[in-house]
Amino acid sequence: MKMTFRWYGADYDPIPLQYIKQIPGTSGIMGAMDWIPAGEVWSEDEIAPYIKQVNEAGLECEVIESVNVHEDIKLGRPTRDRYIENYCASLENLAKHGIKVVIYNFMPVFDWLRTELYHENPDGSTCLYYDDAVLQGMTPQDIVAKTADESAGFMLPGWEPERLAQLDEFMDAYQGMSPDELRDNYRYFLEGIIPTCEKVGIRMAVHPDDPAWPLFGIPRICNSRDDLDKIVSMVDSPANALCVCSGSLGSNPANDVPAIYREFGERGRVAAAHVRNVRYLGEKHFQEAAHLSSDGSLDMHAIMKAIHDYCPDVYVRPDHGRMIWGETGRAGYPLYDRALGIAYLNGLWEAIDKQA
Ligand code: CS2
Ligand code: MN
Repeated sequence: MKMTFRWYGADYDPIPLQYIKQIPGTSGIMGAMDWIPAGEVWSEDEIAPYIKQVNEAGLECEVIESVNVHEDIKLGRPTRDRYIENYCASLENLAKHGIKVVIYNFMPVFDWLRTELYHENPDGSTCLYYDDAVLQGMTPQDIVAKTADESAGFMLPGWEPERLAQLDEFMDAYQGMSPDELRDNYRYFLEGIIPTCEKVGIRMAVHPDDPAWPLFGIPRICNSRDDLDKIVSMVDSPANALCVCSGSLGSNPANDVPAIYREFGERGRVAAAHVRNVRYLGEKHFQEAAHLSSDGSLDMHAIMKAIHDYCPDVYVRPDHGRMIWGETGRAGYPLYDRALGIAYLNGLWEAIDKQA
């Protein structure tokens, strides 16, 4: 298991690489270059200096998050072939610089979505928060405006300006699309990129829907055990793998998260894991909790034991954190609470490993 930390690049992340290096038991980062618009080729001119900077800080960068899939691929438009070609070129460039896993998602339009970015807790910390009852009273344009207003100027995954500029057009284009139609477009994408992945030695790791259900009446196809089974069956290759995110799948209590790690770990299809806790507050109503099991609703020991026993060679990261100790920054991506999360997850791992 390699413990990692998401980093947005020197120009976009207030957290210096040196601070990440100072977190005990952290091997490297899961990189992100959210300034590259979906559909464009990730050039070596962008990739090389980024990796060099990370390595000079004494950290590895073997995983990249969010080589975002252009909406035309998800919509199955004729332009998808050009964007798939570009995606393959990006994979070839990333592999030249040591990338082994690419985490991505196939969520229409939005990446993760919350109704509050800095929800105040009684102890004075803040967290990401979701209440479907609030969302029901909002349009997509409302939630985009609210998120932009609350985001303290930080760009959030999936909320890139060029994607949101086409929000109305995309929302219209998805109306009436069935989950199986979206799956057909997904299969076409995977069939287009997996041969390149096998050639260059990259594993794709699809990230689940967050939250784990459709939004605004447009389909989502990656939010249950059965969805994941359909996805890994689309193209039978170890390169067609998963990023099992405990907090995303865990937002729906019907998902048995440890069982999902066990099943797909045993099948050799877990390449990465985001391990965080959530606290259920009711039907489609949750907040993000500290990583400690007792602070939320998930059994973090069972999750880490499932990873240890069934997919021990994955890249792990603590995913999100609360804002504590007065920290300000990109909602969901603080230094302190993600560092506390790493310390806790590494502690669980050591105990599980020594008891094995
Ligand atoms: C991640 C997602 O940081 C996060 O919240 O779970 O943004 C994930 O990186 C993307 O969905 C992958 O493309
Ligand atoms: Mn995640």
